[in-house]
Amino acid sequence: MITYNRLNYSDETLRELFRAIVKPRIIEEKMLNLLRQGKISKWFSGIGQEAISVGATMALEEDEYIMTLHRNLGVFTSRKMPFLKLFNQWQGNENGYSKGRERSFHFGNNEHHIVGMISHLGPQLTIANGISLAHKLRKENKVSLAFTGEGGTSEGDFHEALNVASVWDLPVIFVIENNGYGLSTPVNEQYRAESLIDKAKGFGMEGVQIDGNNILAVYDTIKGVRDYCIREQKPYLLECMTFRMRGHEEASGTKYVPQDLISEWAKKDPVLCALLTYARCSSSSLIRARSHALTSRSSFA
Ligand SMILES: Cc1ncc(C[n+]2csc(CCOP(=O)(O)OP(=O)(O)O)c2C)c(N)n1
Ligand SMILES: [Mg+2]
Repeated sequence: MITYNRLNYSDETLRELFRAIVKPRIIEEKMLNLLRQGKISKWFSGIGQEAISVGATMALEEDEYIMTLHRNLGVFTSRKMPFLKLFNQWQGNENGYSKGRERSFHFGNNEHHIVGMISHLGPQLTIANGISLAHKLRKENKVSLAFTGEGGTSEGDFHEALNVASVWDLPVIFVIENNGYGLSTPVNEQYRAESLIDKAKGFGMEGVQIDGNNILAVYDTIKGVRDYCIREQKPYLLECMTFRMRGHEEASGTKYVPQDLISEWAKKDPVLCALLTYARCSSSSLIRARSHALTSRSSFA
């Protein structure tokens, strides 16, 4: 279980966070069914990692840019991208965001201030630098936020981006989603540092490691980090500890992942823990939360 500290957040804020974290899970459950039925051909799952995408997005202003990767469905839903267009995207239809050129998470949208990846791991981090440099030069009080997996931290771009952000005093939030695996490579074969947050010191920036499955911890930390980056005009590194509950992508499976690790992390499911704590969950309240998440008007805007 996860222990939540609601701090001084209002009931309304908690409700908003709660609805936002349920949405990507419902979509994923649907997509996994469609995949089994052969109606979609590829899916990168963020199940178990929703608190990071959702908490981070909700903590920023709507016009602050986010650089997404392949497991950040919660960013797209929390920025209230219209479901119809999103589903068209994943079907590879011409009405999707990438106009039928591909059918996955390699897309963004300026209107929603999301810069999508083009599959390569690393460049998102330096793009965030560019956006934050523009904010700095225009004296706008804004941050940009870039995601990376722990695997992506072994890319040269990670080091270049963090170094430049530090030297140029750029207000960027770098978020590592440490989910234990990069494809089939576990973290103990990926790096020798005790924790990735130790690298912040090497770049001369502040950083903190947090529980990435606790939506309130993610939300509250990123709100504070955002204030810091704007006030001090400096970057910040966040390591969110989480777990990849499914395969790298759905076709690859999880045979190489020890079952007890999956079972252990299942107890810290970010959506179920939030439901059990805040919905005082019975199955009927779960159903109500789900139907609200799917039918709230803004989702279909
Ligand atoms: C430069 C580059 N190298 C390799 C890949 C292939 N690739 C895509 S995702 C991935 C694993 C990434 O692991 P991690 O950064 O931990 O993110 P996760 O998939 O765990 O979310 C790899 C190797 C790529 N897209 N880009
Ligand atoms: Mg990983």
